[in-house]
Amino acid sequence: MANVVVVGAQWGDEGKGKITDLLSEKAHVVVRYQGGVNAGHTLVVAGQTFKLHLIPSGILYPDKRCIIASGTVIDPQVLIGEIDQLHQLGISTDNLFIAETAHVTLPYHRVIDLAEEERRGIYKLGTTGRGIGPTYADKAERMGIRVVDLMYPDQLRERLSWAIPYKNVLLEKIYNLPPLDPEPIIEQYLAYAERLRPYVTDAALLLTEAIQERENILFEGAQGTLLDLDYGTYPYVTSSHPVAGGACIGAGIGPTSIDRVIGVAKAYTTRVGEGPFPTELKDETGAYLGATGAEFGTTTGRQRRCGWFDGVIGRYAVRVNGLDCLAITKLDVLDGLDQIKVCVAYECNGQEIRHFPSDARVFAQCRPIYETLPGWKCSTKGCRSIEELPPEAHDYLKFLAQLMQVPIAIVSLGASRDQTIIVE
Ligand code: 2SA
Ligand code: MG
Repeated sequence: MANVVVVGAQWGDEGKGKITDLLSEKAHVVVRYQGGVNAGHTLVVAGQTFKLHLIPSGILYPDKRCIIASGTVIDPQVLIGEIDQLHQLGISTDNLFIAETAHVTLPYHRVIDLAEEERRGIYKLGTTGRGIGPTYADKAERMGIRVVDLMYPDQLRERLSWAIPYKNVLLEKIYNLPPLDPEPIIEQYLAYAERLRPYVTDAALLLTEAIQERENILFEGAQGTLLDLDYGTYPYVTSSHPVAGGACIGAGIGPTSIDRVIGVAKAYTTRVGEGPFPTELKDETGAYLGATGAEFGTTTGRQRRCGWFDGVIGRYAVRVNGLDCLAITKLDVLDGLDQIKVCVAYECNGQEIRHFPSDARVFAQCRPIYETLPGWKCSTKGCRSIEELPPEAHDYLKFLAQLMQVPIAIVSLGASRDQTIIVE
């Protein structure tokens, strides 16, 4: 399998968790390279359902190393909660490694994330409220606290004794909020540091050594292409780089170490949070997709907006990620529909647009141009090969592959591992 990057080809929640879970079977190392506790996947172990936001699901396999790399932002409280949860289930975390150079989310980041959303009013972004943007902002401002800073108690105390009063000025003057008391935060983070110490390492070096040993590395993207800070629908984006290139910066490896990039897309489209969404359906078909697909956020439980598959966005994801192939998930959600529409281009001010417009103002005005395909009106959940699919479903997939000019390598028809077709 070599070194593979798995990325979301839409606005996140494409079902990357299931695809990375399938692929991690062959991986020796699984790497999270961006994002933080704004991501989430649900896992079922021994009949127990639980959620992971930071630790890759590869941790469930005893022989795989899991790396939370430098490009991520780490909320220690959530991470320690995940470690404890795994231990309670009898799962070892001895193979977990945390990059020294990853940045740490502090309580003021969460407070500012929520306060800033409120301040923006109708221009709010619809963030997950987990402090992601403010943590990355401090990183770019060169005033962030990194995991390695937690490892030196005296210095951590000194840094926080400076940072918290600074943030308190913002809280009081801009957001009209009460200041945070530094001492309890310092004590709390000193305690977190000791819990995390055994896992902290030079993760980029570890990864390079694994690459030199020719181990299989799986880079697990969080969120999706259209939420990328540079290439997404700015400003309605997250503050990291979910695109495939983000794996290099986030994990500390060169592009020559990546062999393959797989994009994951739903057979329709969803988006959570604010921002333009040309194929959104605010009618009963949208409600049907949401109900049938159980479209609620893993992290915040927010209802996801639903719409038809957008081929313009699909082609764009192929382009900016250099996708080799696609995994199409949740095809079974379309089982009950008479007709299925696919957006093949946009219409904007009387002009037909075939490429994703990088100008957000243009994108906001785009209207979808659809082609309508017949539905198959029967269950695909039990299909285990492309040949077993009803002809209309097979044609739908062929249409998507043709539209995006990449092969479809995996088709998912339900949450469980066996509800998957690997296209030969
Ligand atoms: P943030 O919190 O600063 O990253 O939010 C900025 C935008 O990015 C979107 N975003 C997401 N969209 C889909 N799925 C995400 N992860 C969770 C999940 C979402 C949840 O796995 O289900 O549980 O609500 C995710 N994370 C960030 C967000 O909606 C904003 O539009
Ligand atoms: Mg998700």
